Amino acid sequence: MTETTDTIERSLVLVKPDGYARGLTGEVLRRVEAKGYRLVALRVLVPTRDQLVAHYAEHQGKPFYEPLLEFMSSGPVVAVLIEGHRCIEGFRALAGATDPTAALPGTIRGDLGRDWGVRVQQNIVHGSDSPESAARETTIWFPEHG
Ligand code: D4T
Repeated sequence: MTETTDTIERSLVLVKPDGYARGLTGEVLRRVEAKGYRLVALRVLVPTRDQLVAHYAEHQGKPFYEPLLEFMSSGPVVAVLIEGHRCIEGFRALAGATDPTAALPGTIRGDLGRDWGVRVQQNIVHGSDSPESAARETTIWFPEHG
C-alpha cells in the first residue's frame, strides 16, 4: 500500500526545562521514535521571553502565566519538530494529561512526572494541540521550517 503524503502532519514538541534538567530528553525522543514518528528538526536552546510570550499567548492573564514564563526560561529546552500521520493527536496521547499527577501510567507525564508543590505544573513536555497551533508554533521555534 502506498502511503499518502498529503495528510502528513507536523507537531512542535518541547522537552521543557524540567525534562531537560532531569536527563529525560533521550527517553522522550525514544518514545516519539518508537511510536514511529520522524524527527524533522531538533534544537537545544534557552527560550527568550519573546518566544514564550508568543508561544503562550492564549494563557496571558491567567494566574499561572508569569510562573509559567519564569519556569520555561529557567534553563535549556529541546525543541523538536516531528512528523507523521496524525502525529499531533498521537503525541498528545503519548504525553498524557496536563496534570502529571492525574496523567495515566504509560504516558510520558504519567510515568515520569509528578507534582513538585510549585505554582506551575512542571510536566516535562509540550505538544501542539491542533494543526493551526503546530503551524504557529513552528514559526516561533523553527522559523526556517515555518
Ligand atoms: P503544554 O501547552 O505545555 O503542552 O501543556 P498542555 O497543552 O497540556 O496544557 P496548557 O496549554 O493548558 O497549559 C500550558 C502549561 O501551563 C501549565 N499549567 C496549565 C499550570 O501550571 N496550571 C494550570 O492550571 C494549567 C491549565 C502547564 C502547562
